[in-house]
Amino acid sequence: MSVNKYDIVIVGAGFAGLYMLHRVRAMGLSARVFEAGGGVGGTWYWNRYPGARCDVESMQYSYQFSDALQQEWEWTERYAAQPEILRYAEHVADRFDLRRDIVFKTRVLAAIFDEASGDWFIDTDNGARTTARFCVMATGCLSVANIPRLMGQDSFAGAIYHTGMWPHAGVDFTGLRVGVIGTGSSAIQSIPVIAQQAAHLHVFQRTPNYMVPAHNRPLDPEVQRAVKTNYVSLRQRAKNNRAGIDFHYNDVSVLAVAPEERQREFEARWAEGGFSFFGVFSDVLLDPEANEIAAAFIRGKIREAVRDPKLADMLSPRNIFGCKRLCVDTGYWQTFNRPNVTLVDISATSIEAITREGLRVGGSTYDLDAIVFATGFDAMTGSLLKIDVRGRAGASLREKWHDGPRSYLGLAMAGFPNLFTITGPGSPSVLTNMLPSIEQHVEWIADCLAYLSRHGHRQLEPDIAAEDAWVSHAGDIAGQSLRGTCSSWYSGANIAGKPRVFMPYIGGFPAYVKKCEEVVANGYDGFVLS
Ligand code: N01
Repeated sequence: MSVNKYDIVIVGAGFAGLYMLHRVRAMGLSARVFEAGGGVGGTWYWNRYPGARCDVESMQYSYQFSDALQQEWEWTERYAAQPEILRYAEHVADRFDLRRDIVFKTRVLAAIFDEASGDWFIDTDNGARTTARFCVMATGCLSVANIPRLMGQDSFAGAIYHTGMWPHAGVDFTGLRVGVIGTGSSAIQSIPVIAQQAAHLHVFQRTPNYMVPAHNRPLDPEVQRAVKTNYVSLRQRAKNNRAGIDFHYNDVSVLAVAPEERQREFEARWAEGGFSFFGVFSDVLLDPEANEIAAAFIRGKIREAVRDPKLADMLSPRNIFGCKRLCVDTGYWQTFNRPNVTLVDISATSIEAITREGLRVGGSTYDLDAIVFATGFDAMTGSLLKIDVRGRAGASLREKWHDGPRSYLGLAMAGFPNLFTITGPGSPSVLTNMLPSIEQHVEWIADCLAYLSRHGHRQLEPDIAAEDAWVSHAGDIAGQSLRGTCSSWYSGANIAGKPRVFMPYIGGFPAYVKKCEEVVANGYDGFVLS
């Protein structure tokens, strides 16, 4: 077996892997990136379903490490669609000449720490072994598709798709009878688009979702110019926001104001669109009564949008608002006014089987030509646990995380020296704008590598006590939020047998960054350096 040696191996060429590569190369380190896909972009390489679009505004869902880059790139819409974001990732790869260190169509199967040499051995599906002193997992939070095992899947005469593994050539649903399973973010974006093509669309809904409008529109060049002129202050305001997105958090309780004022505030956020709705009042994610007021407002919007009151009722969520990830939509509820769209409630009678003709639910068969699984991902841990990661004494990450992920700051794990995770479980990651969270992690890791080199250290790993304390702190604050109270992918509830642990750090981006900075200021407090 041939062996290639580098200073650092990076797994994944999405936004995290690309920037990590750029940073370590600038430090003079040799690096190899392995990427399973045929191109860069990660999530945006795979998720090509109709209507795929980011629900963080494009001027903010973008890198800020290079002012030249953020000044020269022109976004065309308030919320960029998948093809544009993919073009942006490709532009970054070309602009910084990153491709020459990326090996595409190569999946990492194992990462094994060798105590004798202090190196990581990386094995891929192309046979060659690579060794490196450092290994960075830039594997993404939502990259392993969840496809429920349904009886009869192989017997279906039509085509089956998953939103996260969409054919690159696209799919033409014109004239077809289509079934979409799921009503999360991927489903609610694709359903309005598929409905315009399909002869008939059946939506199989297990849990209705809350959504807020995107109010997407072309980006006015004047607005874009103004943002670019003041980019530094916009980015700074975003960094001071819990979600890493620039919007105002109202510090007033919804319970403290009169109904007219409540309505005014809710309507103002609705008119603004997007995630700023979370900032409407201080307690909507903390207090059940406050939460119900926000939920009732959205249910009112559903009744306005959907003509048939019975259908509006079926589409109305009753669970905690914001517990499952909030969706940002464009014409989702209105789509159900179309004569060619049927909502099938599967909350009480789950899908029994896939047959040759379609789906069987509650004894009825729905004849279909195509089935779209919009059923989400084995989030946060899935992509890491797919790789056979072994640390000291051959101990496996799968064993360490048997009862749920454990890490220090979502950046590193005790027993796994010189291994880093970008936006790993235990960091704010998916509760924030991913781009600034990725940049913060990449820069922390790069600074850490520079520190090790400056001080003549070869190894760093979290102290188990520091890791335990972080896990315990993250669990405690998750327990104080209403977000931890429902079945969501945040807590692993969407995957059978997965331990129920609220995985992202809920304490907010500014508090988390402060903690990371304190760790550094105190000589990598909580880490063992050797
Ligand atoms: O997946 P999801 P997603 N039978 O897990 C249902 C990001 N994202 O791909 O709620 C029937 O949210 C499931 O039902 P239930 C974003 O972070 C971002 O849509 O478990 N139904 C649910 O309705 C997002 O949150 C963007 O009862 C089944 C749906 O499938 C995350 O990715 C765009 C089922 C899955 O929803 C994941 O979103 C898209 C079964 N056996 C995604 N199993 C943007 O930035 C699951 N379901 C815009």
